[in-house]
Amino acid sequence: STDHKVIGIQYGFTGLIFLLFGFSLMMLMRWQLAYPGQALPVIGKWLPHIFGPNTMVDGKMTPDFYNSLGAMHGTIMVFLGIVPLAFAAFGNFVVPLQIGAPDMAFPKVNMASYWAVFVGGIIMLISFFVPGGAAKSGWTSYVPLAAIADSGPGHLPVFNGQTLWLIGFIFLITSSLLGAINFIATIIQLRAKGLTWMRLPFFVWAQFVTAFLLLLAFPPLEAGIIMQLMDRVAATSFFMPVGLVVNGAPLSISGGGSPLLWQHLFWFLAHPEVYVLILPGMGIVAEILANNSRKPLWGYKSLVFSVLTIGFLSFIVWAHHMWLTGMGSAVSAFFQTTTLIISIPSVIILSAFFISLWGGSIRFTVPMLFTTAFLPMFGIGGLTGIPLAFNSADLYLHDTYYVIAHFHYIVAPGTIFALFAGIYYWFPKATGRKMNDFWGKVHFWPTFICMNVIFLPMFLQGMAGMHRRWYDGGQGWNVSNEHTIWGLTG
Ligand code: HEM
Ligand SMILES: [Cu+2]
Repeated sequence: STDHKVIGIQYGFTGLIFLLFGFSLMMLMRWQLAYPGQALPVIGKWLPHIFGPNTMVDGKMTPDFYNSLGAMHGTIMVFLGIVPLAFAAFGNFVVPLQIGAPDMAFPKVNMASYWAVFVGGIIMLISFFVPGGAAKSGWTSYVPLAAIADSGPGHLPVFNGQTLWLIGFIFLITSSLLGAINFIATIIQLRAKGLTWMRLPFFVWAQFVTAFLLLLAFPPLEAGIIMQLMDRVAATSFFMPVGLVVNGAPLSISGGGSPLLWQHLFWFLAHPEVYVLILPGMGIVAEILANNSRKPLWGYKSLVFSVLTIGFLSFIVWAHHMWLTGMGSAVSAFFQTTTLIISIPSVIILSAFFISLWGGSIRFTVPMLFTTAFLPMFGIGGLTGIPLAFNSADLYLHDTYYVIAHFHYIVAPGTIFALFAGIYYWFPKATGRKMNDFWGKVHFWPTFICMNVIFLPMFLQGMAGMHRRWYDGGQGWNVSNEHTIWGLTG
């Protein structure tokens, strides 16, 4: 179909299915972290029949499978879960209605963009079933690890995890680029007469800025993806350093590439991308907040100004993910400063939302429950980012569970709550039926409590030094502690 509402719903279902799938991957990892090396009861026995013999040997998770689950959890949640749902589904369904447009500017491009994400998703899924399993170098696919992963004996040339990850990614990027162009054209060209810029609903502004982030940040990563693909299939060495030794043998590499270049290309996308994950959620929250406190948003102009500022600044903070790469004090001073500045518009938005509640006659409907919960959750996520903005503190916190907790507060009880809120809120518009209030509350309260039970302790684990990629959750360190006590008593 080329109808924006139908495409919105297609995106919505696709996003929800992938969110559920990505969540299941994490459930498996959590078993391994909680009970390292123990067989997973019941399903542990039949998982190898689905994912292959080297995934859960006798029901026990192998390190490689653990790594696949981690890399694919991140990839799927971000690019196949939240982006399709928050940006594409809500954007498609709601933006044309809110600006009085009959449809998107390019309905066929819209359809192509949906099918591109669909194909990308299928490729990602297929990669679980090829020899060696799905990609296992993190959602960031850092080289040289990613460049040498899934190759050599026991792997196929193209049908291996990492290569399929790269190919799938090209489709996902294509989808986002097509979608972004469409949203920008629609919002600029198809607004109803008299709907001037400063009268646009905040939700439309949020989607507009999000579209620009996708449009401008993805092309460099697309180039990077193609270069990494060529490093794997065409013997180039864009990212492979000379003198690389793998398993004791030097690799023969033509010329010398730069592993650091990949990190720059990746984060040049991925920092704006994290705002792609939150801005649509903020738009949804703004809508529901105003509706359920029965008064207009407080500080509309400052909200619009802040979202534009975030959009601009998010392109000049990316190296805060790379403090440990030895960038030197001048460069790091620049990125520390920009990172601190970008938290100002975030604080303005959050404050404006809180003030909007002031003096309103608030209805705690189900969407409003999720919306009000979003506010402090996003607050925790944002505030805990500030220590990370200082390279001195991040020296210690980098790649620990503290970082995991920081961004999950923003995207899990943050964005996901906004998405639930949006679904409850617009469901009647899409179907003509209202969702059950009682079950909505049954959905909300346990989710709210469990989200915090999951993520709050991760700050402590991270501050205690637990690394984000440990296969046994750090319990392997007990061995050396035991040795120490033997030494002591000896
Ligand atoms: C409001 C101010 C914020 C500041 C100052 C901040 C700062 C940082 C810093 C410095 C890091 C890198 C830490 C490290 O890897 O050692 C980081 C990681 C991250 N942040 Fe934030 N952040 C903020 C808000 C956000 C928002 C709004 C989002 C998402 C919508 C977000 C998502 C992420 C993600 C996904 C990562 C980790 C990615 C990874 O390593 O896998 N942050 N943050
Ligand atoms: Cu960032």
